[in-house]
Amino acid sequence: MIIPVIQNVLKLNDEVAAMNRAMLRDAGVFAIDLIGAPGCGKTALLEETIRRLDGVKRVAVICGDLATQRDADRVARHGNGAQVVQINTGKGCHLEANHVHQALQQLSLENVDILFIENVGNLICPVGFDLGQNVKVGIFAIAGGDDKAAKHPALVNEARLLLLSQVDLAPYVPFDQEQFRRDIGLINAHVPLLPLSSVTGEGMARWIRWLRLRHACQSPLALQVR
Ligand SMILES: Nc1nc2c(ncn2[C@@H]2O[C@H](COP(=O)(O)OP(=O)(O)OP(=O)(O)O)[C@@H](O)[C@H]2O)c(=O)[nH]1
Ligand SMILES: [Mg+2]
Ligand SMILES: [Zn+2]
Repeated sequence: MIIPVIQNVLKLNDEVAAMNRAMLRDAGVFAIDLIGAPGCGKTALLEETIRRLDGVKRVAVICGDLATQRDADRVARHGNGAQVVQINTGKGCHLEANHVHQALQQLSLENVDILFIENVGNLICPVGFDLGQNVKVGIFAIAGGDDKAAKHPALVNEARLLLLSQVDLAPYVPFDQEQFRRDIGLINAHVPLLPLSSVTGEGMARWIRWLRLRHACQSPLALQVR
């Protein structure tokens, strides 16, 4: 008897992700899959980022949550012409490429420079799902504890940038930043770590510079010049 073996259960996801990637590339959009635990400050970071990119880059945000459109409402409050879509996954603990594909139909991509995809708060399975993004960015929080990078090596390995949010809380919460950096260095010596605070604005200028640089490298104009 020949038993069928499904080699790649993620194959369908990867095919849709490839379609997303082509759509984003054709429109010159730089897309970030933002991954972090519940409450680590993903939406707060996006709110502050949109405020700072006003008049500099055209932004769209896809928010993923099991329920509610509260994050999309928070992002939309900032106006600034940012396009926002909320995805509710029901019981799903991560975004998949088809979620993003549906959301992309709601956006006018020709008017977007940078797309932020706020994944469902979860440090584990979002890492394994390609959404068609250019990069995955991991975000850890001071209040989450200094062992979280060591406990989530897959994210540290996949991410092209790691953020440490809520650094304004450092005086109040025990968090060994040296140990945290050492743990990251042992897992992925190449990934930069950027501490920042959405409340005080510390580190935000560097984050905005990184975004502008990455979008500039990505734009069709830059690709033609190369
Ligand atoms: N002090 C301080 N508080 C922050 C910072 N960033 C976020 N917060 C607070 O942390 C809490 C969670 O922030 P959110 O932005 O909702 O976190 P999130 O990662 O989007 O959460 P989920 O979408 O539910 O996974 C809120 O009360 C924020 O006001 C920061 O940089 N400093
Ligand atoms: Mg959020
Ligand atoms: Zn999941």
